[in-house]
Amino acid sequence: MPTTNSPSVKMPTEEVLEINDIQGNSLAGFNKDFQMFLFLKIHDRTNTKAWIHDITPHIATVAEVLMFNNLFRTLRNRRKSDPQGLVATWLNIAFTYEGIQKLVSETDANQFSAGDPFRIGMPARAGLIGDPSDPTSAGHPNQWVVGGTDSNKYPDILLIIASDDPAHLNAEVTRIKSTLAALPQLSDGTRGLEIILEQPGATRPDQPGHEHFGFKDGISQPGVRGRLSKTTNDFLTPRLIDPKVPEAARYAKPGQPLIWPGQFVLGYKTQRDDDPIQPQKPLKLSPVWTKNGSFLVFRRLRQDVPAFWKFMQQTAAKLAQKPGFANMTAELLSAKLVGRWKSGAPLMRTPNADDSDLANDSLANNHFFYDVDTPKLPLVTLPDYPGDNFPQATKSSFGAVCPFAAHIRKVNPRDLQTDVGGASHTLTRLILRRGIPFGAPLSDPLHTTAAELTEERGLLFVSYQTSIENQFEFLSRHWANSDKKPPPSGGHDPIVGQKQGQGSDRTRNFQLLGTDDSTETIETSIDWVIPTGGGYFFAPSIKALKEVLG
Ligand code: N7H
Repeated sequence: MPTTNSPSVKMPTEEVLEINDIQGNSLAGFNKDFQMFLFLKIHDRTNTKAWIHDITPHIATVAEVLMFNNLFRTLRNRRKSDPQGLVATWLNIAFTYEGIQKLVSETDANQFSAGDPFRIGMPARAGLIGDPSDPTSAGHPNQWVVGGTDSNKYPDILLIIASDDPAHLNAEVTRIKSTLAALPQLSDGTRGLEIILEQPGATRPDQPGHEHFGFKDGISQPGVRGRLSKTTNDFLTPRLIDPKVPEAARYAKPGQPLIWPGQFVLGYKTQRDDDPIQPQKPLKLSPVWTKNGSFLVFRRLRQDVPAFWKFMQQTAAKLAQKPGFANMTAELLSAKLVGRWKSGAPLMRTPNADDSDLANDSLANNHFFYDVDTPKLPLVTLPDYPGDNFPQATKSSFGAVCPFAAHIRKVNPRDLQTDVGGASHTLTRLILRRGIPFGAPLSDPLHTTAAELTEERGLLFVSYQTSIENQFEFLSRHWANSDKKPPPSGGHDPIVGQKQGQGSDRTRNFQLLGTDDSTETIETSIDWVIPTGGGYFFAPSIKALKEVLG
């Protein structure tokens, strides 16, 4: 592998990112506990363009969000607790293809490739990404609360409003509604732009950072390359590995691969599928004003938490009767299906029991490979950090520790060779995840009240990427939904995998390896993650909002 200090390898220069022109939730991440997703429909072009013009100064940029996040982190590190009263409220905007069509010329709109999922839209792609084909099923786009086949529920615009404080969030939502109400009245009495759905999202108050099945989320994110200024080492993603070791050229911190920014924001160099370090040219901009923009995938994924835990209980009890599975519990089984324990600690580093200290160590909790023993990496000097002293991961090539079908192994096989290429290829598939839970948590999923069950809960999944087809859709269709890929075949992704193909049989399977090397195949036709809304959006640059859309 090339090294940073080897004279024969020229380290590529990382581009300066236009952080004042890129919307903040993509590269910086809002990281807020309270969010509101507002879906809007455009009825009048002139009013909507004027409204976009007026709200553009309120759209948060990467520069602003980073500044706040850095201040928050600095204070928290010094005070050893979250700084109280330090609050920011952010707004970002994105458009479906239909929305863009309503705002730009036909020639301009036609420049988005006709075959691209963004232009085709999520409802027409739903079958391909495995959503139920039975039109009466809750997961079919006919039934979705937003973004499905019902044109009245199909949005043109998505606004994401995010705050540290629910009162500030409400105030911003009220302010936005007043800007809509203040638009000039049209002859039919309307204002030309209406909200069709308000979807709140919030961090679980009982378990911050955990999704509704109970697992810590948002741990593993790619480290986006690129600089914030012309200063040599002013990187977007801090580099914490000792520059003297070769891994420093590939990882920002242990377990966080460096990825060229063109994978997430248009206009920048992209990742090569045969080399983890050298970039290739940016994707073609079509239309040109898509520069500094990003494609946003939104999925409203309802989670049937009682069904999930009931299945874990029953299946673990059955497995525990079998030789090789005597130690099986619902906790262990669910961890095997996710690839991490509830705390977020990876199975690969703590195979037999959860370890919250490991989970809370952001320099250790994502540092593991599957196919080789993971080496300890030397870091730059970090005051107060005692070092990663947890046992390092040892290879699990046969899936004894982390099954082949585990969610995190399916959607990011890391160092493993896959059906489409080597580990470098997998880097081209990564996405930036910015989801947040919705709905009230259950206090005990196995003992629920009728009132709790009338409410929905789940994940507002959001990802940013520059190719919906090669990134989000590839992960869903090609790997999560396949019981054979990436090889060796180990079953469907038990969290988000859906049985591929038409028909009513949605039985999924996943394999577990016992301590005696025996294999058990588990089957279920219960969907505990159900798509109930969604959309493919484009989050444009500030410049495009000012000059093209507004
Ligand atoms: Fe997943 N879960 O609670 O089980 N996810 N996910 N996801 N997910 C991850 O590593 C979950 C969904 C990815 O780099 C963790 O940050 C649930 C979709 C990717 O090692 C947990 C839902 C897609 C990763 C969950 C859901 C992905 C990842 C571990 C739906 C895209 C990083 C925390 C309700 C196709 C993998 C962490 C890596 C991690 C869960 C949806 C993708 C706990 C419940 C739709 C790329």
